[in-house]
Amino acid sequence: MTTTRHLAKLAAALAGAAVLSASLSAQARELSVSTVLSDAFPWGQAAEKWAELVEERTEGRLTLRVYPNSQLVAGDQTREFSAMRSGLIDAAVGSTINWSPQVPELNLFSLPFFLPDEAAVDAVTAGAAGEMIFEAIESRDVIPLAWGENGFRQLSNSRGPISEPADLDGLKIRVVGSPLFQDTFNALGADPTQMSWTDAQPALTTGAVDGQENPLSVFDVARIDQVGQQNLTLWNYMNDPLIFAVNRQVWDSLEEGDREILREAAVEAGQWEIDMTREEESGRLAAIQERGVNVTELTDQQYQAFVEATAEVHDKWLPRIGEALVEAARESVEAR
Ligand code: X2X
Repeated sequence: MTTTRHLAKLAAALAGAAVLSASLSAQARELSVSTVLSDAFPWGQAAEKWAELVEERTEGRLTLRVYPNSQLVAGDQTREFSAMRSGLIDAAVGSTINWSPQVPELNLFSLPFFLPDEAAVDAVTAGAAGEMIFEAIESRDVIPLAWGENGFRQLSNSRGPISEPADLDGLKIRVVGSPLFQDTFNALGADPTQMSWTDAQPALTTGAVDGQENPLSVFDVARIDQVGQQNLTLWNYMNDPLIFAVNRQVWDSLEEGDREILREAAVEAGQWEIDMTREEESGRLAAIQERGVNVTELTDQQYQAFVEATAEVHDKWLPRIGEALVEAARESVEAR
């Protein structure tokens, strides 16, 4: 082979490689997004909305593929954060409860009766405490982008109405998340047992547990009353925000413009889902009551009895969550 022919061949090969790499970078990149609940629920719809906006705005460069039902972590929702941190999954729209075993700061939202209303939740997530929480997540190699909402969690059971702590005596209650939940239900005299959402439904059906706690949207869509949970107490004992987040390496590998699109789309999808969830609350409660569920609302005095019975949980968890964080949150709540 002459040198000229050799060079010509080399040039052709290089040109081919350039074409190949250009077409590779033009190809859509797909990111996996984990959720616990499917798009039958507002939570899953939040993730789908995010995917829709991102697909549209990146003109197909980025595709978010949503994997619901904790399938990327074999049903164990408390492993979602670790899986995202290690890169096993690229992104998630996840619950503060499920991530709290790895991010103790997230237990802030699970402190019993700490956040009295929606305005309090918004004041905390939009304020200094919200920023501190995002920093805590980022320090663990996950980039938080936006807030959503699973909602205020209400208590249901198959045994009878609950209007005071004594009514919980000995009841087996399914909980998930960090040990804070064990402490709360132990303080109330119940018998808490930790299990995933995947395991909770059969456990409720067979009566292996007497009760559970979840927002009205989850109770309604999953028809929890139809597995024998005929008593529902509205006690707003905690709110469970959702967080849209991406693995740090994935984030770093994206173009600046696409990062901005991902973030803005998450903020929009989150706000859309928060508004929808809240607007639907009263309709859901009415539907649940129409299906024959016995709904208990607490008087101020009854509410206060639950607050007092769980005060010790605050004392124990304050240092673990961080005094400065709890104080910042408290200030935001007071100033709301
Ligand atoms: O498992 C639950 O209770 C659920 C679906 O609400 C969460 O993932 C926190």
